[in-house]
Amino acid sequence: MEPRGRTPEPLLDALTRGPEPRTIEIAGERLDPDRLLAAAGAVADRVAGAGTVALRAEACRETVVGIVGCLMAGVTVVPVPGDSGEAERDHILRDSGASLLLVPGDRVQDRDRRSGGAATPLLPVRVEDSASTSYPEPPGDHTALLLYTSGTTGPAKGVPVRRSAIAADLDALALAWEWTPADTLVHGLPLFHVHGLVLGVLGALRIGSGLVHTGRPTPAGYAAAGGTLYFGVPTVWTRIAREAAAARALSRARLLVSGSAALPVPVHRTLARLAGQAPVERYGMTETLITLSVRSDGPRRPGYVGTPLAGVEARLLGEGGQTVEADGVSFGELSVRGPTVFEGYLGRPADTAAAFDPRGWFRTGDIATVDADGWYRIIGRTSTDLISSGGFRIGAGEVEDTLLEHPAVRQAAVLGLPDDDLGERVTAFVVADGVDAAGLSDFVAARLAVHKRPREIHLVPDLPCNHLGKVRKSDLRADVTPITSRRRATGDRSPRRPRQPLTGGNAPDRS
Ligand code: MLC
Ligand code: AMP
Repeated sequence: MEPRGRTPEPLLDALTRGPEPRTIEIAGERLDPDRLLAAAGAVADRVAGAGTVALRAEACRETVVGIVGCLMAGVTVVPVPGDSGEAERDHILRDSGASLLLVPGDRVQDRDRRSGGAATPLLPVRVEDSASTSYPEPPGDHTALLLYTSGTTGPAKGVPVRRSAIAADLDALALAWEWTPADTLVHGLPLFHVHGLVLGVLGALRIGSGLVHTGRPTPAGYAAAGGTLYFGVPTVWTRIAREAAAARALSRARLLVSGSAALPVPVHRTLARLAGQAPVERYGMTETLITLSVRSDGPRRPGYVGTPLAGVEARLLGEGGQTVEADGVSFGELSVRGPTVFEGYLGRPADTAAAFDPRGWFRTGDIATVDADGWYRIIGRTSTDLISSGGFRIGAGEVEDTLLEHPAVRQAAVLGLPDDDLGERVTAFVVADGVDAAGLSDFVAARLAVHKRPREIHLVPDLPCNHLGKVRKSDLRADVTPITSRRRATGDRSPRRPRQPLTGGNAPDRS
């Protein structure tokens, strides 16, 4: 592993060297590697010297062209989720200081023109454009990507990701998974996070494998793609495990990989039976990239995320700061250190200071065990205010703040409740007058992002508070969880309702 700050070889060397003819297909549209280079060159010429630029990151060829163009020119790129609502988009544009917003050339939207309070000029990206200017490889410690991620409170924070961190992580993953140019990677994950973008696009481009992005991560799309290597979040694997024909179609693949949230043990077992192999699990964060993984040539143990990747150090700390015993039972907070770990949140020194210990270990906030073989198992989080839903990390505070912006809302408390499909579903308890649950869910979807909307909303007369006026979320959880379990046990499909008398029902789910 190379030391921090040095990129072992140009980040996208395999793309420019063109190792083998290969397929790149995004949402059903081919993108020949030469076309990608030429179109990205045209973007590079237009963004060169721009500092930081934003890009509306939808699952389309223009996203790949735009990102590669920025990386060629040594410009930091900020992917803005395609479904970002107004408040989230404005925050990302303002906080990042982006000087341009790249958008798919044939799909410029009215809302793009209003982005960032109309202050950010648009730059349409076109797959047909060409240029061949060559740019020097930027230094490894240059920020390639600025990724926005949720904390427990407040709006999302910017995580600067260095070129060398991406290169080190992808090279370590290639080793762990025997990922080579002979592979064709298939996935349908969003292109604005580590999983879908860093691993799922830059990984394929750096390693030189084929890439088929299925548009959406559906069981049918995965089954039809005929790849050798598949990436998915647990919700995707859960849905595939429920469709036996799709799961069986994956038996031709070399390797299935799961990450971004815990893979339920029954899903691991069902896929082992139907697809002839269970997914390897790997663990990571926006701040650290992927740090732990099961190896492709090793055993797969349900519930375990494997051992540290090459160059990464990991340890568990107990509440008193003591190192936790590697006995597979004692647990502590997982801390990591190494070349893939970021150096601090953009413009947030206090958050940065709180995230690292004095010796440079990053505190992940995840609780884990480690056994004598060095295998880690993630068993929870230190804060219940970070919700993991469909593989997205969603801050309860950000959703609560948004609900409170609604004129009819007086109080709001948000938590994640167990969900068979999503892992956790965003659930809101709201004290409000004259608004229904559907209206509140849409309100959040339109301001933050569709995936952050509460899937279940309880309109309640009041919220249980402690003597300091802080909402007792454990009481809210206790009120609804037994009802949820009973519904599962009896197959009851009547509207979900907490024990206390309520005035509202569930948010509709259009998915
Ligand atoms: C629903 N829809 C609405 C709406 N309600 N639209 C507008 N307003 C509303 N109120 C529409 C949506 O637009 C969408 O339409 C459809 O309903 C479903 O939306 P969804 O809720 O997003 O879909 P769902 O099926 O529930 O999503 C499941 C999922 C998704 C698995 C596809 O959660 C997902 O993509 N997860 C991946 C998360 C991920 O990549 N995480 C990586 C983080 S990196 P339409 O038309 O679009 O269908 C990381 C590091 C690491 O964690 O370790 O990897
Ligand atoms: P994000 O920064 O959005 O990528 O979310 C990172 C979080 O996802 C981590 O802190 C974990 O809580 C969770 N996570 C990622 N991979 C796994 C995994 N394999 N098992 C359990 N949790 C995971």
